[in-house]
Parts: sequence; structure tokens; C-alpha cells
Amino acid sequence: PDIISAQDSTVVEKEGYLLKAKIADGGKKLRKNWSTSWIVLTGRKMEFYKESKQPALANLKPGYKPECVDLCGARIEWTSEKSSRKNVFQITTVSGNEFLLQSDIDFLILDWFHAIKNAIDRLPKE
Ligand code: I3P
Repeated sequence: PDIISAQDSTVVEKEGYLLKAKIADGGKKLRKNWSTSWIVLTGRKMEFYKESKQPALANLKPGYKPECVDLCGARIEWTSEKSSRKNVFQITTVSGNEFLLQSDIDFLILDWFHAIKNAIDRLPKE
């Protein structure tokens, strides 16, 4: 029960800016388009807000919904083939959405990788 409630938690574990490119939606390839995103990681999901629309501001706007990624059963892996940029990792969701995340700042992208990987590893696989 304690573990379940920790997973369902909406407590923010990490937030900040990264470059993001969504490359597949429901298994269908998308044209790569990098943009800066404000990312909020909680126990079982990530939210991608548009740049300059930080959560506090975004929440004031009726109808604005960030893109939401369910981490349950998701995979995370470093990739050097899917971009010419350095420090890129990919998140693949059960629903077949694929995201690339990137930062030129080594410690920053490492922190994000481990935070997301820890969240995924704590969740049930489906
Ligand atoms: C893409 C754009 C991306 C680049 C991608 C290009 O062109 O330059 O930045 O990805 O390379 O196709 P366009 O804007 O015309 O769609 P990276 O920066 O990650 O290398 P790709 O085709 O090798 O994925």
C-alpha cells in the first residue's frame, strides 16, 4: 500500500528545461522538430509544457493541457543514432510514443536520465 501511494503521488520529483523532439505517436513516425520544453517529472508521469508556459502560468489558462507521458512500462535508453546531437536519450511509451530529450550540459542530462529511469524502475511494468 505504501508503495502504491508513492507511485500515485503527484509530488514533483524534478522539473526544468530540456530540448525535446517527439519522433513517433502511437507507433507512427513523426517529422523531428526539436523545441525547448519545461518538463515536470512526478512518480509515474512526465508533463511537457511549452517553453515560457511554466506550469503556474499554463494552469491559469483554461483548456491548456501539457503533453502527458505515462511512464508505466516505458523504456529509456541513450541513443547516438537518432540524432546528430550529443547527450540524447529516448523514452518509448507502451502506447508507442517516442520522445528524444537532449541537453548540451552533461551533468544536467545525466540527472534527468537517472531520475526518469528510477521512476520507471519503481513502477509496475504495465
Ligand atoms: C531535421 C532537423 C533536425 C535533425 C534532422 C533533420 O530537418 O534538422 O534538427 O535532427 O535530422 O532531418 P528538418 O527541420 O528539415 O525536418 P538532429 O538535430 O537531431 O540531428 P535527421 O533526419 O537525421 O533526424
